[in-house]
Amino acid sequence: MTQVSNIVHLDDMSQSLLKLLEQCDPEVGRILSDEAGRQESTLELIASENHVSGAVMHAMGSWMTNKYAEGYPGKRYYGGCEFHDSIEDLARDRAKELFGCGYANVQPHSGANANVAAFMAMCKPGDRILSLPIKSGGHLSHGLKPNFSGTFYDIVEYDLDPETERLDYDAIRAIARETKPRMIICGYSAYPRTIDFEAFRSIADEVDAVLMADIAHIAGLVASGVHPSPFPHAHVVTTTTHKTLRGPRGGLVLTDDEEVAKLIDRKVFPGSQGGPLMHVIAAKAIAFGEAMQPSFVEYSKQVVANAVALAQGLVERGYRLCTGGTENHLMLVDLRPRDAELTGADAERWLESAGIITNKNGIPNDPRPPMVTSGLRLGTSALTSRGFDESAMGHVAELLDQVMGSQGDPKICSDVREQVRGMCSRFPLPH
Ligand code: DSN
Repeated sequence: MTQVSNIVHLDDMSQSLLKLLEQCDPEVGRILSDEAGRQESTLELIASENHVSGAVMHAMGSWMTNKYAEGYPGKRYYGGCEFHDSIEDLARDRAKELFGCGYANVQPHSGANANVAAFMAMCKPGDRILSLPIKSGGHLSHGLKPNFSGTFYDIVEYDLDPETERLDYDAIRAIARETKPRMIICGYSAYPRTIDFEAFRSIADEVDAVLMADIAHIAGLVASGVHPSPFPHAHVVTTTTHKTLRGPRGGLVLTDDEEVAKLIDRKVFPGSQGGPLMHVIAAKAIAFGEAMQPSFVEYSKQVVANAVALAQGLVERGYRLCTGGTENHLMLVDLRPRDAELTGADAERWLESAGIITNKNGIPNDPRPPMVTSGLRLGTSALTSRGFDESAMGHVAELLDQVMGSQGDPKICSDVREQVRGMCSRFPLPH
């Protein structure tokens, strides 16, 4: 177990796991301890990632993983589900309370699976769906051709305003009137501004469409009231549980409509999934409980304050932010004004060598292909979980610029790597 002694902040259960693996499977043990060390010693700026609490993490390695529980509480296809009913009921009740809605299905294995169930519940194959394309910040499960959504449904698109790079509700209304979709999707993977769910509902009502809100990125901000809620506006709400919500990797579907809830339950199981991942559902219950605490509201406010501070630090150093800034946990950085030759792919690679983890991301109307890009998407959820504040984010902006401004000069990257290690030991991972 070569790495354990180098990892300063391992909790007791993680240490026990690595000790166990040292005896029964050292090969896997080494990989897991390497990954623990990587997370401990790097700055995570990927907007869709976070660091969960020890309780959330270890619930996923619990007894709940041993059981099949196809069906729903009180109506299972297997015996022995007494405590699985209890944990799923608890997770559902907490999800409903957290998001202020009447129904929750906590079984989707992922956000994409939650979207499969929502599509199947609200639309027939071939029905028309209006969504934002992935190239403008949408998600692949909202209609990308090779995805189930683009394969089985008739996808029409709205786009961002080319000048402001923001949603243009009048333009979306005009496209909806023209295309008459069965369903309209709002909610995105790379949109740094507040979403007006009420405006979307009024568009949906005008064309007799249903409104689906995929709040995967902003769920934690919604749960804590830092971003407006999609309720009572959306007919169906889908999300992941692992981004700003800081739970286990997984999906969730919410609604306030009893008929929609019945359809969603049928389309999750048996429509698109078999046995639920009960160990993940236990961890979802814990994460929802954590998100109900007043400290989570403070956390979410700090996530946004940190994003604003990071954005400001980058603008001061010559980068352009798509839409001109951020109002949530993420920003889309146009690298070209700082260096016309700089690509997202180069920046991602150089930054990783300096211990700063990011993802290249296309910006609206990006002339470069998706594996190259002119942008980086940065988010502050994970660093805020480590306790970073605005002043620390100012330092992160400086480090980002040192690496990108030097075009990945190995000496500068190595110097920044040391500074990153210093920051990581000042802000250890939460347990
Ligand atoms: N892949 C996720 C993201 O990074 O935003 C969305 O599913």
